[in-house]
Amino acid sequence: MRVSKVRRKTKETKIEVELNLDGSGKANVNTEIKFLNHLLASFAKHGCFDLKLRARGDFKHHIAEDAMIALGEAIERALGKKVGIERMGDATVPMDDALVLAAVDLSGRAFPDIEAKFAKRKLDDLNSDMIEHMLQALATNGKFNLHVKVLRGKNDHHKAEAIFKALGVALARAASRSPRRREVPSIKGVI
Ligand SMILES: [Mn+2]
Repeated sequence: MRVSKVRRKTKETKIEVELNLDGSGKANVNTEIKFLNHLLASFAKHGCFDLKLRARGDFKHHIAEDAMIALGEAIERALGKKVGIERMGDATVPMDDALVLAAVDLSGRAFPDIEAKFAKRKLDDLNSDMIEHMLQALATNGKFNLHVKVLRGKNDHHKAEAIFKALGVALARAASRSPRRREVPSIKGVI
């Protein structure tokens, strides 16, 4: 089992993450932001990860940002040396009116490219401009390429939820192990 634990404590926030990449989709996500709990539970369910995440802090902006920093670190640690993984993974996920593409390369290089616009300023109790910021923090701290593109959609809740479903599926595909790959999937020999 590829597991990790990350604790992050600053003057602004306190975050605890436990991640199992080879889990069964069990999520226990407890932040002070209900919509963030919903998004991360969806991510874990559709990526088939076990995720325990607790986050407390001063402002919602800091809580959401630091939760994603810690989750990115947890992904990077749980992947270990990346022997035998597929490395690349993508998913195009519909949710009613919304259609979202997510593509991941677990390359060891941080490169987020996020295209997600929302009609409203708020996604329930989370500011909609946080979605792009959170995904940037995740890919940067997880050291992977992450392209996210909202292709279609009218409903902001659906668009945001489809982003996190697509992220879970794409990441699970990239992290999955192939019986035919016995080495690190790079002609350099390291990632
Ligand atoms: Mn929902």
